Amino acid sequence: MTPPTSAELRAEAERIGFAACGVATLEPSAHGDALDRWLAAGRAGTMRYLHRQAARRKAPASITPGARTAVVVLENYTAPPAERATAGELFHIAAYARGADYHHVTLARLDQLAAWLRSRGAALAHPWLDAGPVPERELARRAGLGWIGRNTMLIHPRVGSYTFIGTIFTDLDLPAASPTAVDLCGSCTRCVDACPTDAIVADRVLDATRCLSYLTIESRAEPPAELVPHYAGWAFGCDICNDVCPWNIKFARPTAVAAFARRAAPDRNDPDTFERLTEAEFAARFGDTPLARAGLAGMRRNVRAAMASDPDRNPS
Ligand code: B12
Ligand code: SF4
Ligand code: SF4
Repeated sequence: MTPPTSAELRAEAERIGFAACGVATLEPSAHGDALDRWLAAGRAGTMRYLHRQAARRKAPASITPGARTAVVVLENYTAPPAERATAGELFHIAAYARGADYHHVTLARLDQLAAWLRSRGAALAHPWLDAGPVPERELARRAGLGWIGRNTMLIHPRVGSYTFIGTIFTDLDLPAASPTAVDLCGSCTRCVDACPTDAIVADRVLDATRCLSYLTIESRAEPPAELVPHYAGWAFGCDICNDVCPWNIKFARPTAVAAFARRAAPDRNDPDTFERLTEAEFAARFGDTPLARAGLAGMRRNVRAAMASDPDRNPS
């Protein structure tokens, strides 16, 4: 059986609903030293798994034994205007977390593409999404799906950066794309200037321990007192460095994935919305959403910090 052509692969990914698709080679990362420096500087905070995964992250061929290439897809989760964080609400939830958890939704769609690859001759088609030692942004760049922006996001020139990156490691020797060589950030520094906690500490270097996304999702500690005034109203994740990016303003279009649509709850104008819930009620309402990662105690902590900050600083 002949492996699919690039055009056939893109057509199948598009049929499933992905915003873009390409193929990456698996040679060692040219940015391995940058990862080592980042980890050594303590930028990962308590995300110890990033230390444990570093060796495999730097050598993608070691991630799934037998794989020869990685199919990389972008899943668009852009919120329609009515579902975006607004200046009128008391606290904000990141756009990616307003509906069902992408780990379930997008993985199910990756499974469909993996099954198709098997039907086209693959003996190996292993999907990875977020949780795993995969350098997803680097592979997406290699697959020709965009460049690494100053905010460290992978930005597709026609889709923007409100995207999830999924990969399928396969034994098929698929034709790989040429990476997008052009850095389209130019002289822009909007994301750096807009970050409320000054988390973008050098060119394309993010100090996770200052990033609201880390502080409200990954960290189990109390919010650092010196950063609380700078939470800018964010109670789960943060979209600021994506919201201000001209490539999103010009090109991002609302997602067609119904599962990502915003749910009626939580009421982002009710500061007690999580205080009133029991653990069982929280699990019933948010168990299948990204908010489950912070948990009920985490969401109470986050809303308190968001309310103690100055929400008027963002969105503008
Ligand atoms: C840890 C992590 C975080 C941490 C740290 C983020 C960071 N920038 O490092 C925290 C919790 C802060 C975070 C936040 C968010 N995250 Co996150 N996160 C990850 C995770 C699990 C690992 C990233 C990692 O290894 N970071 C360490 C740094 C050093 O590595 P890196 O970001 O991959 O950068 C490398 C490449 O850029 C490469 N590189 C390639 N080309 C070039 C070119 C140049 C010039 C340079 C210097 C480097 C470079 O070198 C770097 C070092 O190895 C990935 C999933 C995955 N498996 O990769 C998701 C992931 C990066 N996150 C994602 C998302 C959506 C978010 C948020 C938008 C969520 C939100 N709304 O709150 C924010 C965005 C914040 C931001 N500006 O990055 C998406 C990003 C999709 C995209 N289009 O880029 C990913 C890919 C998950 C997914 N499967 O979709 N995240
Ligand atoms: S997600 Fe928010 S806090 Fe983190 S780097 Fe971007 S703007 Fe800064
Ligand atoms: S806001 Fe400007 S500098 Fe930041 S990622 Fe977008 S284009 Fe690049």
